[in-house]
Amino acid sequence: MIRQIITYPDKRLFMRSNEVEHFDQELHRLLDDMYETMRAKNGIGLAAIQVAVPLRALIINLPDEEGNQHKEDLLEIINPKIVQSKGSIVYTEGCLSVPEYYEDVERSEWVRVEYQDRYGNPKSLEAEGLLAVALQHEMDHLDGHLFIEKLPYLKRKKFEKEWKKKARVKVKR
Ligand code: Y12
Ligand code: CO
Repeated sequence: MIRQIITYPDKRLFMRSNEVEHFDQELHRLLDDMYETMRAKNGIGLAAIQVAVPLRALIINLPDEEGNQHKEDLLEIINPKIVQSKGSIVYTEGCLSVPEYYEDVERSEWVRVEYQDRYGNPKSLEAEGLLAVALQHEMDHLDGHLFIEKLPYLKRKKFEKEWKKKARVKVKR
């Protein structure tokens, strides 16, 4: 089922999500719905809070070199922790909860993440480049942070001004 994505400035996006304790059917349905929702909206990553569920769960499905996404490459990441990070990378990020806005953000270039899969099994992965960026972007959602909070002061102000203007146009229409 495709769920509704909540968007900025919804206050739920700024709240810390809760640890997943039950690796049950309800969690599996949530993960399946998140995948369907992310694909329907042309996303490559989604955190549970973006579909209004405050749980520490996220999915990532990076495209291959031709730009195609394959379900076999889907990562389902529950209760993640970054245990090691290094380097720095600047990537132009976008977010389904901040539609039509893209901006450069600096993050670690390499991360090691410990997490659980949908059955509660402990896992770990090492990621670099785009996957490292996506993991950090989605993990920020779990702590109630959006990529726009990482913008320099003037860019953030410009974003807020443009956002308010866009919201006014929407109300008029
Ligand atoms: C690098 C940077 C950011 C991430 C986080 C995951 N971000 C997304 O999946 C963003 C998706 C996105 C898709 C859009 O397309 C549609 O909505 C059809 C989009 O365009 C509009 O809002 C119009 C914006 C963002 C991972 C890796
Ligand atoms: Co996002």
